[in-house]
Formats: sequence, C-alpha cells, structure tokens
Amino acid sequence: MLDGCVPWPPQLAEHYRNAGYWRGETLGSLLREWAADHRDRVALVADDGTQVTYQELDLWCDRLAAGFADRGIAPRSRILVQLPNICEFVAVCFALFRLGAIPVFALPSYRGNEIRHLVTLSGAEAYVIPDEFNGFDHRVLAREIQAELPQLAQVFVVGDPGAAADSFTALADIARDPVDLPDPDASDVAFFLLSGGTTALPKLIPRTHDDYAYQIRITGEICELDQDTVYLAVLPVEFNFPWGCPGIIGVLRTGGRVVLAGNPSPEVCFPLIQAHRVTLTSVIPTIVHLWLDAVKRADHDLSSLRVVQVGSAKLHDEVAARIEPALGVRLQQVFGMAEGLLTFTRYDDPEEIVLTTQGRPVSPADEIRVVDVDDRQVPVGTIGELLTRGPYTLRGYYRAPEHNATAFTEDGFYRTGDLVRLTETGEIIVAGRSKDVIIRGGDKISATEVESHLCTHPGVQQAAVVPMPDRLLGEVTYAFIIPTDPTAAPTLPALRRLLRQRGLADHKLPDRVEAVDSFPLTGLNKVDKKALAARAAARAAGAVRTLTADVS
Ligand code: OOB
Repeated sequence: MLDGCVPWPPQLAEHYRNAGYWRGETLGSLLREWAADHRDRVALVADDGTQVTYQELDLWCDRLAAGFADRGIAPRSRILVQLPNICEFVAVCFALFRLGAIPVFALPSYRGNEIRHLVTLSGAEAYVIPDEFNGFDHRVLAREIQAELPQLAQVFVVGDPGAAADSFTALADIARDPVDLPDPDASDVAFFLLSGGTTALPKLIPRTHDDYAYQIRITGEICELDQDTVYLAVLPVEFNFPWGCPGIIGVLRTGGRVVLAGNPSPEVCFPLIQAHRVTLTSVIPTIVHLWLDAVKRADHDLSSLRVVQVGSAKLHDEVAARIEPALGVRLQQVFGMAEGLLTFTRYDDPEEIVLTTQGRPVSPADEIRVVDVDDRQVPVGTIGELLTRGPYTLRGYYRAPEHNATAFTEDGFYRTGDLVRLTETGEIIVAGRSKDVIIRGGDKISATEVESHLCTHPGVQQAAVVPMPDRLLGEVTYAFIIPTDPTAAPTLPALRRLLRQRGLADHKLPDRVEAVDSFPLTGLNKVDKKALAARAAARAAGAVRTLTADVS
C-alpha cells in the first residue's frame, strides 16, 4: 500500500477476501467489464444534454489514461481533481484508476486555503480544473497555487486553458491512442476522499479499489439497482454519497444511467427528472426542504422517481414524514461518512423505522460499538459515541500518525465523533455530536479552522464558533468573539471579507457574529461550547434569520 497509509491487519484482510467482500478487482477493470456488458446503452448524461455510452466512456478513459501517461503521470502519482458535476469527472477518475494514479477529490467550492493544503499534504503533481465555474475562474487560482508550490507541475483544464503558462493544457488535447497499462493492485489506494473536518484542515481518506468496489456492490444490492435505474447526481460528485453509495459508480455497475445535475435547485432538477425519467437520487435535508416547497408550485412530472436517499445531516422526523406523500417516492435514510461506515433504512422496513431512524449498517461485516467517555459499551437505547470498523472503513488517515493515534481505538475502531443510540432491532438514531464540527446544509465545517482564521483579525482576541439551528440549512455558523477593543468590535461583513481574502471556501464564512466580554468555561477551564451553542440557539429562536446573501 502507498507509503503514509495504514493497511488493514493481514488477518482481517484475509478474512475480508475469504468471505468474498474483497474480490481483487480494480475500479478501472470493472468499468471495462461493465462497458462490455452494456455497450451502446447511455452511461452518462450531462445537464447540457451531452450523452456518453458505456463503450464511449470506456474508450474515453483509455485515451485519457494514455494521455496522462504520455505527460508523465505515473502509477501512484497524486492528482488533485476539482470539477463540477460533468462527464469529464467520471472519465478523468476512471482514466487515473486505470493508470494506477490517485485522484484527490477537491470540492468545487474550495479556494486557495484548502487547495494549497491538499496539494501539500497529498504531494499532488497535477491539478484538473474547469476553466470557470459558478462565476469563479479556476485558472487564476491554479496559477497562484503553482507559483507557490512548484511541485504542481501540470494543470489540465476542462474547457479553455487560456493564455496561461505552458504547464496548462486543455484536457481534450491530451487524449491518445490507448496503450497497454498494467492493472494496479486492488488493495492499493484508488482515490482520496476528504474528511468532514474535525481538524483545522481536511484530512485525506485513502479508499482502496477493493473496499470501494465492495461498497458500491453491497449498496447497489440494497438499492436493487438494475439496467433501468436512472440516477440523478445532485450533490457535488466529489462527495462519497453521490459517488458511491451506491451513486454514480454503483449505477454504472448495473448498466443504469447517470444524469449529472449542475446544481440542486428544483428549477434544474425537476426538468431533468421529468426528461430522463429519473428513478433514484440522493440529497441532503436542505435540498429536501427546497424540493418540498417547490413541488407544490411545480407542474413537472416526477412520477418516475421511486426512491430518494436523504443523508449527511439529521433529517427531522416531521420532515421525513412529508417526503413520501409530497414527492410520491420511497424515503431511504442514509447515515454515512467519507471514512467508510454506511447505514441505510431498507425499502421493506416498517414506516416507523424509515421515518425515525438512520438505518442499519449495509454490511454484515460492519462492526459497531456505542460507548461512553471511557470507551465502555452502553446498553441499547442509551446515547454514546459511535465507533466502527469494517471492510470499507479506513484504518488511518493519510500521513497523519499523530491524529490517527487518537482517532482510532487500539483495536482499529474509528471514533466517528457522532453521538447515537441503537434501537432493539439494530438501527442507529443520531442524537448529536461530540466533535467540534458545524454541519451547514451537508457541508462539514471545522470550528477550529474558522476560529483560527477569525483570530488573525487584529480586532479579535479570541473566537469560539458553534452551530446555530436554522430551518433551511439545519445549522449555520455562529461566531462568538472577544474583541480587543470592546468599543470597536469588528463587524460580520469585515470578518467575512477577511476570511474570504485568506482563501477560505464561502460556505465556511460565519453567518452570525456576536461580541462578548468573556467565554463561559467548563470545570476544566476550557471554553464551554455547549453553553455557547445553547446561547446561539436561544438567539435563533428569537432572532430574524441572517442569510449569507444578506451579508456577503
Ligand atoms: C457524509 O459524509 P461526510 O464525511 O461529509 O460527513 C460525515 C458526518 C457523520 O460523521 C455525521 O456527523 C454526519 O456527517 N452525518 C449525519 C447523517 N449522515 C452523515 N448526521 C445525521 N444524520 C445523517 N443521516 O455526510 C455522507 C457520506 C456518505 C453517505 C451519506 C453521507
């Protein structure tokens, strides 16, 4: 396995192989099999109408793999991939899988702060970007990063590379006649996903061919995917949920069709559902709210839609109950993480389970424990922290030995930082979080990261960032600051401007700020975030909502 990764212990790996979970198949070779089975069927549809058949996708990946190889991209090279929901994302990833090079997934909203960190941490030598997306010129960012980090030798641009340096190449120009490439080892890393940020900056999660091939197979079986499945990829494709739960890859495995949505709004998604007879999609609760509101007004035919998976943030019972009647679909609750473990409600579960729980683990080999602060297992029904290990759950973050020492138990269970309770029948119910993270929509924001940037303002002495409840987004970011000068506390727009200048992605900017004289402290003299969160919640209950748009 790649240096800097933590492998599964040999005995457990052997068990996962013998039990048939890991089959020694690489994702690149699997696509070749799927293409042979489904040849002229449409595999991908972009929201501009572009269609790609299985055979075309297969050949496209071979030609791109040859092109990358020709440009010096070697097995195990890391390549940062930051693309919107377009066909090129799938083609680039599978081309790199075939080459044994390793894509590092970066969300399109990431800016200099995150990209710089990811390039450094992953040792990336190339970067794949769109020319522009959502009004942002990614070439400008790429040039800045390249100037600072010369290791980033090449930039591949989907669209117009512009009049930039020689190192910028149009992706379309690199394709070459296919060449024979040795298949990588299935136990090696296929790609890196990003962690949902408990530390200041994202950590890298190695996902192997074996573990991901298993994940898409088991989730595809639970979701009963087949050739007739039409999946709408609404969430950013770099996210584990739409990529492989069972998502895009899971649907390609059964010969179904993937429709890529440029954004999650009903205005974009409803016409796509109608036009392509979409049967399955996966969304976050915030999108559910938008769709439930819009469906009352819209006159699109959504009757093809059979299942909507909802996950990534807590879906409240009342909202869950509205989904099936309003959209005429089956709801499937999904709890998951880029690190691995997935729990799903099942199609034949009783209503009560579907509406009030986050489901059961997808694999019989998933091991879960719910423990108290001393790591002792708590009785069923009692809230504790969820720990897990299994055939598709990481054993360590990439190049992070110190963090790994506390993020895992000695016997390799991952500490999720989620507080849950188990039902008698084995479902989990998410009850809260012990990690210092804000879940804004589906985005995970590290409180520590935002705090450290806020403290760079000369007017801020200390900062403590907590979640504030929000009807639409679930939670928004509430920043308490102790100003250097109590009579001249920096304003919210000033702080947001500063953080943006520092290269922070937009979704991480605080939504509200409040200046205080001091922070409440716990018995151990730490900032009492629970007390601050309660104060923020009280403000939310009484306050007018401040939308990002109002303050940008
Ligand atoms: C998904 O993955 P990440 O890595 O962005 O975030 C993981 C965290 C979990 O640890 C938990 O705190 C939260 O997101 N979460 C949920 C949830 N699903 C995830 N909290 C409450 N209810 C849920 N249903 O978010 C993710 C990855 C794959 C599939 C689905 C979600």
